[in-house]
Amino acid sequence: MKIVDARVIVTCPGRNFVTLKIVTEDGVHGLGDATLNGRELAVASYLTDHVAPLLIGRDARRIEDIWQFLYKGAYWRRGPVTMSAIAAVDTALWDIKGKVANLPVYQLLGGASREAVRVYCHANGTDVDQAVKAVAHHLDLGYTAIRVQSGIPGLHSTYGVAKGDRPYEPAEKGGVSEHRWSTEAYLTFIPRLFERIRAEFGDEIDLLHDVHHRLTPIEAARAGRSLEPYHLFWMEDPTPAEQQDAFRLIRQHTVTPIAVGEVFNAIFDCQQLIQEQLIDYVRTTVVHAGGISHLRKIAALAELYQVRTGSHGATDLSPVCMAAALHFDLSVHNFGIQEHMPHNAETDVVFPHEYSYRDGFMHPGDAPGLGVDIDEALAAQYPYDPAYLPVNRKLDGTMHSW
Ligand code: GCO
Ligand code: MG
Repeated sequence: MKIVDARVIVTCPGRNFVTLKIVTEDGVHGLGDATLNGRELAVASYLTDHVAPLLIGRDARRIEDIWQFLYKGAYWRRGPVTMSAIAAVDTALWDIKGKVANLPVYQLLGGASREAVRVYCHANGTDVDQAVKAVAHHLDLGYTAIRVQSGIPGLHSTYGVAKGDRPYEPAEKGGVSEHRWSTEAYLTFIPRLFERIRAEFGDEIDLLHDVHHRLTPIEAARAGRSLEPYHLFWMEDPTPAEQQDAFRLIRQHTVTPIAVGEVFNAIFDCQQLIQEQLIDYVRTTVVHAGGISHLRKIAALAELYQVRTGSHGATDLSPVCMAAALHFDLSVHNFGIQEHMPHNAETDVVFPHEYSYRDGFMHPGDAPGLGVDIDEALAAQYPYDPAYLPVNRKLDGTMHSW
């Protein structure tokens, strides 16, 4: 089953997406997401200029061999650009394998380990009152696990909170915007936010929060301890994770569960975090961590140490990634939860899909393969439109993690 075509489709139905389409000699095609938010064309070029020519003539059935060929064969290993490109190939080949077998991909991964995939949503507010309204709204939509982010008094803009009425979208058009950050303002405010949310909604719902890599380990320990009365489902990315042993310090001081990994791209990024049980949830996802094949290896390692999965699912991961993530989530034993940040209506039309949401759960559907496609004619009507993630500076102007 030779590969006869591999091409990249870049489209911007409200935000940019990079999609790899692989076609076999039998006319079967598979899709893979290759979107790297704010750096999209680097992956598009990696695929078009360097990977696609190597795929032509290869046997599409040999997913693991092609993965190893691209990983070991490049000599230069890992990194978000390389691993997103490999992920796209891997995802597209699983899609093809499912279509040829006439089975949904989750059946090829061992079958369903659960009836459906529990998801968490985002409730964002410019202040605490707005956050309360957003939580109420999402409870009405059936979610039972809700990430809460709020504007911080004294700070002009905050991660996760939209300006105006439009849904929150991390990448912004028209250049790089600069946010200002105060750790002290944040650390003082954050327990008050969750005190209010618990007072309004009680103890039953699961609450999550994303720190977005902004604290030092000891500050993260303080945040985690101050949030203990509100028993979060998780505190996400409390500190940058390049230094995995930094999480030991956080663990010594707090029992608030920790989720990390949306920026990781290989098992080595979380090896120590998992083996020392320094985290509770690993947030690696299909597109940025080497595809379904590599994500399964991460999950298998995590399973040994009672670490569960909690894959990233922001809008900058395309519906192709969402579909692949749901097949993975449904099948893997140590699944924890899946992030769900719905795409806009234009995106849903460009990428017709079988997956669905109901009452706090999602399901990938039972179509052969991933159950997602791309309307190429429609995609062509939305040309690439550069957008950047913001940067963050402390109040005195020093660059800080965003
Ligand atoms: C999340 C993430 C996102 C990222 C975005 C960057 O938890 O969903 O932190 O909001 O900031 O995916 O491209
Ligand atoms: Mg995050």
